[in-house]
Amino acid sequence: MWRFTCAVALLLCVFCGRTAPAEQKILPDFPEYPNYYGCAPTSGAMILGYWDRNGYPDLLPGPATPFRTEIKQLIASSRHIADYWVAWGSTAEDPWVTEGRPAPTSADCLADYMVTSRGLTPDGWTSPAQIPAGLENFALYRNASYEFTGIRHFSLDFERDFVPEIDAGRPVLLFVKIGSSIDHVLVGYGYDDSDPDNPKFAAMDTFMGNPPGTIDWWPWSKTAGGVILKPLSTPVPYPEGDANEDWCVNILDLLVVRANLGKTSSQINPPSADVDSDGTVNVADLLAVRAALGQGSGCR
Ligand SMILES: [Ca+2]
Ligand SMILES: [Ca+2]
Ligand SMILES: [Ca+2]
Repeated sequence: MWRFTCAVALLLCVFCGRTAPAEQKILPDFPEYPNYYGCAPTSGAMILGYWDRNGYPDLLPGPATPFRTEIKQLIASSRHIADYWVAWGSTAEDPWVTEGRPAPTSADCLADYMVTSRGLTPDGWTSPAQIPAGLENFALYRNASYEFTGIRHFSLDFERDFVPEIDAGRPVLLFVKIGSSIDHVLVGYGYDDSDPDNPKFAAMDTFMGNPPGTIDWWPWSKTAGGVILKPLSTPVPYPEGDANEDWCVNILDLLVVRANLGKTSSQINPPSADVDSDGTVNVADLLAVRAALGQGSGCR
């Protein structure tokens, strides 16, 4: 009997040991933007801002943060607002119609590419069906070699679909239900599956704003599908002299090299401060950065 009990206890222990360990993962350096004329284009811009920092530096002009005029214009341009916007939630005729102007033909922002606020779509709203192609085509608009694929999923399984995307370094645009139907779009950029009965995702919610250093955890049960976006084209390599690897050679790179002067091999932090890769940071690295100042598509 004693043996039997022990064997059962051992089995239980082995079973316990096999339950999933507490796990949490967050994609670092994820840009956060407040809602600007629509949660879908703003959330799309945050995802593209992330990719702008991770191999596709032409997606946004210059760095992905801070949130500023150039980025606002790429979410919803002044032209887009003048053509389609009346007021939040308004289904009134678009201003280009009431003002007797010709139908807009150009697209210059995410809200254009996602067909946000247009026609019968309430201002600030976006049809989920328009989002995948909107993201893909906006990326091509910014750089014709940036190929992304976006696929809309009517439901996403936390462990099967979402966790692997985050593990692969890819944020996911999520549809959520605050009321009874899909009424909001935000970005999932991390997960917490430490409680298998209540898995959670880290949300960048354009309406809430996360106080600095905090993470907005949402229960996965709030989600109702989303868009998985993957880059297909090869990431752009860092330009010569880009000591801090942000696709732009500027004063920051000179500072990184200066802070590492005299260091060798494993002391060099980040390793990219050794611009000419000879194992030492010295004046040759400073000169290499100086010669390349202004280079890199991340500068523009
Ligand atoms: Ca409108
Ligand atoms: Ca740099
Ligand atoms: Ca060197």
